[in-house]
This record gives sequence, C-alpha cells and structure tokens, in this order.
Amino acid sequence: MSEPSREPLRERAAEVLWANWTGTSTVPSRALYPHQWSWDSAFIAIGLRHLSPLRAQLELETLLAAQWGDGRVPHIVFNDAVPLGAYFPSPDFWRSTTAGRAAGAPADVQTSGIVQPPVHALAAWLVHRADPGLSRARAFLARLRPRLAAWHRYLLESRDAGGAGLAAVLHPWEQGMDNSPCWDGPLSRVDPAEPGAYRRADLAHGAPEDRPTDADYGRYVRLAADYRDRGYADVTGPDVTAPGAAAGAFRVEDPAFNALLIASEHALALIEAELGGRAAAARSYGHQVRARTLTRTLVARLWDPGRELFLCRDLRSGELIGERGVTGLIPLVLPALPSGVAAALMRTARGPHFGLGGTARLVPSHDLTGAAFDPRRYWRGPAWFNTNWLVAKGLRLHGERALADGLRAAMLDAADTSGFAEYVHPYTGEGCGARGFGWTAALTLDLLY
Ligand code: 2M8
Repeated sequence: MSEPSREPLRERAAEVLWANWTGTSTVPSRALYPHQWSWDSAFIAIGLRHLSPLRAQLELETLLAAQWGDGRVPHIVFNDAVPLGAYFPSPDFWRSTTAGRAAGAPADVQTSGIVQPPVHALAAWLVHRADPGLSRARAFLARLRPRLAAWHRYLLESRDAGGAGLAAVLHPWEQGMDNSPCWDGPLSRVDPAEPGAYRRADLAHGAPEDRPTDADYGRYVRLAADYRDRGYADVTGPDVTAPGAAAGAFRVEDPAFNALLIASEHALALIEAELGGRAAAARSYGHQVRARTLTRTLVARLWDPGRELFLCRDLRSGELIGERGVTGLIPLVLPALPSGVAAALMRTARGPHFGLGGTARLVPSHDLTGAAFDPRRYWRGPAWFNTNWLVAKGLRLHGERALADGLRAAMLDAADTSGFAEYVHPYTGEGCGARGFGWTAALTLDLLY
C-alpha cells in the first residue's frame, strides 16, 4: 500500500529496529528486556525482513542456535555482555548449562529453560519470501527446517500433558500473556517464592501499576524454580494431578499458543514444498494433515459455543477457564477453522467484550466487561501490537476486509502517537510500558509494506 503520509512512520519504525539490533539479534527493549526473547524475535523478523532480509534470517538463526537437544527453543537467549542485574531472572537463576544438561541445553550460550509460543516457522516462511534468492543462496530454510521440526515435535510429544494432542504451557511466561486473568485460577494453587529471595529488575524501568503485581511475581518465580530443580523434566500423562506434584501445579492448554503452533505447521508444509524432493513432499503432506487434525482438536477441546470464544483449559482441574482473553480470538488466523466458528469469533471481536470497530480502538488483551479488566496493567486489558496484528490477519483471512483495514489504521495511529509503545490503553491509545519496543516497530513496518 503506497501511503506517502505514513513515510515518516516507516522511517521511525526502521530507526527503532536499527537501535535495538545487537549484531546478531534484536532486543525487545534496551532498558526493560535487554536479551533475545523467542516470540519477540519471530515477530521482529517478520518486520525486519522488509528492511534487511539478511538480518531477519540472522535473527531466527541466532535464536534457533540456542535450541536444546530435546527440541525446546528457550524463551530467552542471554547476551553475556549485559550485566547480570539488568534483568531478572538472569542466567544464574535458570542455570541452563548445569540444571538443563539432561535436556541437552547448549553449553556455549546461557538460556532460560521455558518456552514461548511457536511463531518461528511462520516467521521463517515469511522471511524466506522476502528474498527467496538470498534465502536459497544461504540455504536458510534447509538449515532451519530440522530445527523447526524438532521444536514442533518437542511441543507435540513432551508437552502433550493433557493427552489430547495439544501442547500445554507450564508457566504464564510460556504463553507470553504473563498476568492474564486467565491464569488467576491455576496460579492460585502455587505458593509464592519468598519476596526477599529475588529482586524485580523490571520495576526499575516500568511503572508498578503497568506491571504484574508482586503476588504474581512470587508465583512466577516459584513455578520456574520448581521446573529448574526438576532438571526441566516434562511429565506427561494422567499423573499430573498427583498430590504434591509441583510439576503439575500450572498446566494449561491455551488457544493462542496452539493456534500459532498450527499456523506454523501450515508454514512448515510450505517450507518442505519449497525445499523439494520426494522426502520433503511427503513431510509437507504430513504437516498439512497435522495442521488440519490439530485444528479439529483445538475446536473440540477449547471452543466454547456459548461464549463464542476459545477458552483455556486448566489441566489440573480438567475444566475450561471462564475468562475471556484475547488468546481466544487468535485461532482466527487458522485457514481450516470451520466457517461457523470463524463467523462466531468475528461476532465476538465486534461485541461488548472486545469492542472492535465500536468502543475500543484496538483489541484489548482482556474482556472489557470482565471484573478483572484493567486498561493499564500489562496483559489484563491493554492492547498489544502482536495480538492485534494476528487478529487483523485473521479478519482478512476470513473475509472481514473493512474491519481489518480499520484495525490496521488504528494500529498505525497508536504506534505513531505512542512512540512504538509496548502496549496501549485500549480506549485512548495512550502508550504504556516501554517505548521503542521491538515487535511494535516491526509489525508497524509489516503493515506498511
Ligand atoms: C513479557 O514477559 C517477560 C517474561 O518473559 C517479562 O515480563 O519480563 C511478555 O510481554 C512476553 O510476552 C514478552 O515476550 C516479553 C519480552 O517482550 O515480555
């Protein structure tokens, strides 16, 4: 789309990405998040490909070089040039090079031991398409393909805690919407770590009322420490509710996490087809079949026809969680979604809970009418650019062009006026959290190309 009036915005978005580039990857924010984050990198690569396809390839290569032997892609790859105290939990908390050895953590780079949503194969495919010649010359897809396949295998086998075929998350940081009200129930079972046992580096850079509470943080730390102390061993099968099983304290099947896995399975099918040959053609077909099967499983496990929204399933209780989070709209990105489900989701997006095209400027992270809604506090209400980009993509896919165009324009305006804020107030568009934020700038660029 040629929009001369948006040219200054494009230039400023590019400046943010150049400023956040470290030489091998991009930080979400120099101040608040000074390392490489997994799903941030995938979204950043999707925007960066328009400026430098080479850097976009390097971004994903750097992340996947830190993959563990069991296939997991860590949620943080630490930059050892950054002082330990700059971010908590720092590498000495995760101890990946010692506690993670059984799972095959790399010895030459420090990482966390948990994961984030698998947007990577989707990003790799989009990065390839930005410059197929460069991609082929560097064997970009050929080198990434086995790593992406191992990553998905890890999620579909080692993380199938519910036994139904979907991947489970073991920590709110894994799903990425850290303090979403969807987690309040499952988190209430977790005993918080002692407040004196750690120091919240995030509060040096973010307003406390925009960040998760101390009560939440104590529980995040406890869950992560328990997982670390088990050597990051994953437990699947029916014993997750065993008494005293700290391993099972937080186990949730999440719609966005699984929808992104399915979208990435579709992308892996395209990657295999691009690589060519008989074996790749067979693998491509396998990914297509799996994506369709997983879409059916997602609907069977997490669709709530009454609320017309996908919900999270608490595997500890076995029940669906009644909170309406933006996670429940993200399956709109799936091409094989039954048309009735897609139509219902679009009604929900426009309705009172998310207010799209009506009361809200951007899709909020949580139900506008819910008791837990808070327009400033992180993932409990503010609008985020990655989720809005996904919803806009889904609306377009399912034929809602006018609504998608309106959302795109609102995202560009909010990115512009907020200085590429980490998240914004869903009614006013006022910026919150960090500025010059990586995926905000990257996805702005993607909308402009
Ligand atoms: C936020 O999460 C980190 C922990 O991973 C934090 O709060 O310190 C979330 O918004 C997450 O989705 C995001 O990937 C990360 C870095 O932008 O920040």
